[in-house]
Amino acid sequence: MAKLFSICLLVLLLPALVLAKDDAEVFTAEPDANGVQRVEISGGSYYFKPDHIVVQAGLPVELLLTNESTIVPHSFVLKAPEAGIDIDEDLTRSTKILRFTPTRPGKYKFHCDRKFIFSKSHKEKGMEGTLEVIQ
Ligand SMILES: [Cu+2]
Repeated sequence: MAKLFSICLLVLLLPALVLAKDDAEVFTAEPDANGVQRVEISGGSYYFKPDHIVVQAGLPVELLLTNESTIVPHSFVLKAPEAGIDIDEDLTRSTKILRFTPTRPGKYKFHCDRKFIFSKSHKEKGMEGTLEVIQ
């Protein structure tokens, strides 16, 4: 009976799991009263949450970065000098705050640049995402 129950549960949960894996999690930042676009990003093994961020060009962005993983080191790298963004930070358990103002619309990739010896890079394991700067 218990076995049947777990099979049913699995059948019910499976589509939800597959769907969750498919969609990128999109977060659209809303400027606050001061025009600051605040975005919380957590990184873990091996993901960024959210992994698709939409911000407006010309307004300051405040990234709050946190490492959700206790033992695995992660980083946040976003190099888009053409848009005024140059970030290469280690993620820590305590939240780090980074500020920049994207100057140009476009889609810019960010990733974790860590790699364990003889293993795939974290980026290859899925630790990447997109910062979409809109007009
Ligand atoms: Cu990583």
